[in-house]
Amino acid sequence: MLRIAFILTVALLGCKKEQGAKPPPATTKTGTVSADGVRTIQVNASIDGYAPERIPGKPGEKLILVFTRTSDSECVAQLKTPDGKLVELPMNKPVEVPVTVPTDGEVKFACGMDMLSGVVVAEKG
Ligand SMILES: [Cu+2]
Repeated sequence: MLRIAFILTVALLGCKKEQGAKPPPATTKTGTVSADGVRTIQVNASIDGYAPERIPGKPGEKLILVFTRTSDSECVAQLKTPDGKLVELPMNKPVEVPVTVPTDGEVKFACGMDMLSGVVVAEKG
């Protein structure tokens, strides 16, 4: 019984969160940079899409995108990475996806069905 109450509470909080204000757009400074220069960025995957959905980086920069699925939805249960791999995103379990920022333009990531998507964009200067 307690367990059910807990799940309901989490579900309600999840709803509230989704209705909240959108976070500010990501920049080339978003996330944390480790000693080896790899930048780690948290990405929330929900039925509302990916947040942030546009991730700027320096050309050739190495990133680790940490996807966490927060919607109990088939839609975002799989992630298509920029190199075309299909990755399972278990509910509320962070999954690391290494991505190199392209030298020019952008690379795309998407849900398994290609309905929701986001981009990693090369930004010079
Ligand atoms: Cu989908």
